[in-house]
Amino acid sequence: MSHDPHCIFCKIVAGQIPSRKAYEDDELLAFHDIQPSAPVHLLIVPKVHLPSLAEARPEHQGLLGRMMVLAPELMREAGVTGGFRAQINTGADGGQEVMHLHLHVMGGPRPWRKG
Ligand code: DGP
Repeated sequence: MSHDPHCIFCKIVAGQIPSRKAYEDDELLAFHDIQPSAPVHLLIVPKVHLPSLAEARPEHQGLLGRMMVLAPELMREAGVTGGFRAQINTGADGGQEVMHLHLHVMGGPRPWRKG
């Protein structure tokens, strides 16, 4: 399924739910997390509905690579210079709440909120 009408991030990708966008191209969208754990907390998502990293297959290598390379670019753009954390929660035991693959990218001066 490339678009899940019940998925909140698919709705953000489709513009049905507003978000504070940081980046967009044909394949990827980045927007600010609604419950930030750090001064800068972005979510990078593929536009296609991939539920989690557990469903990633060899054909997704390019997409996943682009997500990873975008992370430092967006942190630089946001003025984050002291390092950042990139995290993909995967599945229930991995703490994933929204079942649409997303890369958390968190940076900015510490201390950060616990989360
Ligand atoms: P995870 O636990 O890894 O599935 O993280 C999901 C994140 O998504 C969580 O940090 C909060 C964020 N989030 C959930 N709903 C929305 C939304 O409607 N808009 C935005 N911007 N972020 C959301």
